[in-house]
Amino acid sequence: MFSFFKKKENNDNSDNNGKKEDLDLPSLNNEKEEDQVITNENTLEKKEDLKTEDQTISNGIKEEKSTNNSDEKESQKNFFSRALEKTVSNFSSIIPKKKEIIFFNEIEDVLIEADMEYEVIEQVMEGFENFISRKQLRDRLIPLFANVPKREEENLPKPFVQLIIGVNGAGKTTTIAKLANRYKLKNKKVLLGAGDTFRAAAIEQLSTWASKLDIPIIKTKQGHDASAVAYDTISSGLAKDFDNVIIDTAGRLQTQTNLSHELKKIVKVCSKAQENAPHQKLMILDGTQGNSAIAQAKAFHEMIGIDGIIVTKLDGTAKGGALFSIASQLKLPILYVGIGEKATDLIEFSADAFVDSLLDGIYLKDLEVNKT
Ligand SMILES: Nc1nc2c(ncn2[C@@H]2O[C@H](COP(=O)(O)OP(=O)(O)O)[C@@H](O)[C@H]2O)c(=O)[nH]1
Ligand SMILES: [Mg+2]
Repeated sequence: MFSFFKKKENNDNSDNNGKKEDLDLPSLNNEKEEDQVITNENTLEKKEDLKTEDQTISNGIKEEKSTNNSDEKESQKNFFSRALEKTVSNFSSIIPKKKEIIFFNEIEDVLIEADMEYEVIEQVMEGFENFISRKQLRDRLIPLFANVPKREEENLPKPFVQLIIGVNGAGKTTTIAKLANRYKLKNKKVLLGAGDTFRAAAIEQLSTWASKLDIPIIKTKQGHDASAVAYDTISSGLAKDFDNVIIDTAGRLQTQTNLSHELKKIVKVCSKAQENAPHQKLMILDGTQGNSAIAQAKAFHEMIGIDGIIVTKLDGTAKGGALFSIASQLKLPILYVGIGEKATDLIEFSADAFVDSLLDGIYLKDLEVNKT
């Protein structure tokens, strides 16, 4: 199963002092073989020798507690109004009382307040007369999310490999836990790969989540080759019939060039482990950064290409309007939004629900309009 690494090991030139930066592919040294472990933290199962064919990963998937299910449903119901709570609460200084039609300048101010980029605001407002109805504005806002993908839940490759990228602190590790929890609730077998080997704390943090969610994880020691972790995670996922593999990555290395090199290498190595893997490269953006997250995403997109975006921490920001600019400027779909630190605080993005929640903050609802 690990012949790929064996080959690299044989070819490895030992006089490079262990520096692997210039290699396109990971080389597995002896130290790594000893240290790499697969654990299911709840059973503290540890496999030292990954090269044996009878390697086993303890299956940590159990019946999910029903409370989790109802919790998630509840947060789904209130999600977008919760997510936009701070954003919308700022509108009241501009529009103290909700209305049926709103003055041009007030709409413009609201969109600026929500941190929508000015270029996008101009595009939205173009050609509008003095007063704008809810429907008129809605019809301009929804198309900004034109890249929302159709989800192909059926016929996904097995395992379906997702690589999670983004800067430090954006919420990668937490989002991995949230995604894993979602898949687990759908009775999927999920395996995590602790690919942020740059910081020991990052490995620990993902391990803690794995333990909490009772999901197996593949990890190694800090400083070891992240692409080797990715390879081993996918290989194990294939061998043990997992449905989902989610791989963490470092958000920052010594230099941008190092980071770019490492990410490219991880992507390449994933495809050696399984055809077309990673099947999704997901960029995690910190919602509290508003529009400044766009430049970050562009940089990562140039490095390895991004398939979709997850915006985190929408619960803690008044910059919800930045989602319009993020989606329309990057021309990428927003797949999920994070609204808290719990495993259940993640929901699929819905342009309709998002836009309607925002409009509820300034316009009377259709029902209320009929009453007046
Ligand atoms: N309020 C809130 N906090 C979040 C959310 N997502 C992540 N966090 C917090 O943000 C911090 C950084 O998250 P982490 O997953 O470690 O980021 P990473 O460095 O990209 O892996 C942690 O304290 C998380 O609990 C979210 O949706 N809402
Ligand atoms: Mg992390």
